[in-house]
Amino acid sequence: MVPCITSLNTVIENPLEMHQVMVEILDVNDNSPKFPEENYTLEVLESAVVGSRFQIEGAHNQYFRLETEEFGEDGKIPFLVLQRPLDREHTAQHWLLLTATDGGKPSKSCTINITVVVSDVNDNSPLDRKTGKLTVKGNLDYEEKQVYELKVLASDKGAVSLSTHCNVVIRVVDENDNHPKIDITSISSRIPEDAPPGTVVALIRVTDLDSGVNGQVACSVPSHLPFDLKPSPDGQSYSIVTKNYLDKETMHMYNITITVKDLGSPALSSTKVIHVTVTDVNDNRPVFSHSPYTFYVSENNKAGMSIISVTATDADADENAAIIYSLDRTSGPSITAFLNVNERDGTISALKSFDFETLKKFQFQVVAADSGTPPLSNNNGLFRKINLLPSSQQAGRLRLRLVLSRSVHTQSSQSPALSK
Ligand SMILES: [Ca+2]
Ligand SMILES: [Ca+2]
Ligand SMILES: [Ca+2]
Ligand SMILES: [Ca+2]
Repeated sequence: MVPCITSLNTVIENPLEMHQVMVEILDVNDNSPKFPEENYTLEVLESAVVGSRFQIEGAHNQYFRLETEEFGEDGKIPFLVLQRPLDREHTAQHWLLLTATDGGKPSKSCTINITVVVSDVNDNSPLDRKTGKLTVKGNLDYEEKQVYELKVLASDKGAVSLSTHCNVVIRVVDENDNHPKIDITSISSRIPEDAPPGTVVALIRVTDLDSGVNGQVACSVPSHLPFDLKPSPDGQSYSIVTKNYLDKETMHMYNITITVKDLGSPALSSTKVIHVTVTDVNDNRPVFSHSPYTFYVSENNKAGMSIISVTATDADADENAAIIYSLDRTSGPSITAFLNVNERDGTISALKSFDFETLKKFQFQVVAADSGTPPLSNNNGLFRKINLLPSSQQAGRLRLRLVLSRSVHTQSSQSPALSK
């Protein structure tokens, strides 16, 4: 006996993984034999010769005897064999009860009522009764049934009719009439940009109802996209995996067109598009717009008024790009005690009025940090140097020179050397 083995694909999520599971099903006698229908009507010509056999979808009276025959993949097929001539005028119908019993322990059985209708003519046959030519009566479909087996009876019109019969086996040839089909088994439509190469984005299953090359399929995704197809061991499923690291700042969304094509001639194909959104990770530090900044500020500025404004940008999104400005009061000179920065817009104001005769230049640092978790900052990166210089002795005015320089360091790095 051939073991009954079925294979399943199990999907584990987070991370998305597929595993093949083989299950062997052991048989118990839990099915009664079944006739396709509860009642079966057989039309028989009243001229039917003795010995005529009638295949029934699964009986014994004075007119009929039961025989069974092994018949291809349908297994054991019951036949009614006519034992004596029928006479429609005498009995137009015969009722029979057929019982089928299996060989299980305990055995199970079922019954079917068979009505034999004795008719005058049979005008429903695809067989030309004179020439013996068989014609196709309906649509054939290889996917439904590949082989038809018929019994054709030939009888002469002698006073004592003699007859013979033959088996006709008709094999249907497959045509490529089914498009391959793509089913999305599972999908992670949102992939973080730091997902490592090989991360599974989707699991798909491809099927084609045809046979041979007409049912063999090749699956592909556009090669310019950072995604690859990885076939499963059974060759019918694929994982769509990332080929490289993704970068949300370069491309935040992908439409992946999956194409599956059979090897028939002409080939048939199908496509399906899946959408993948790349989600943001805080992988960009704030960057100052200028480096260095040089500002000239007049002395005798009004205390509390803004003197300069700095701007930093962050390529990430939302909180990962929300910048908070602050003054680095740990590494700079004490001048920061007289400065204040608006944490949202980077506007720096002086809390006192400068005097050129007392102070000609000074320097300090601004920190721009995003609001990601954890936050990234351009911590010691912005380095400002302010020089107070006289712009014109005659006018008695002074100008303040402010120099900002920029470099990227990690949050924990030490302050770079301040330029003096
Ligand atoms: Ca086909
Ligand atoms: Ca096909
Ligand atoms: Ca950021
Ligand atoms: Ca990012």
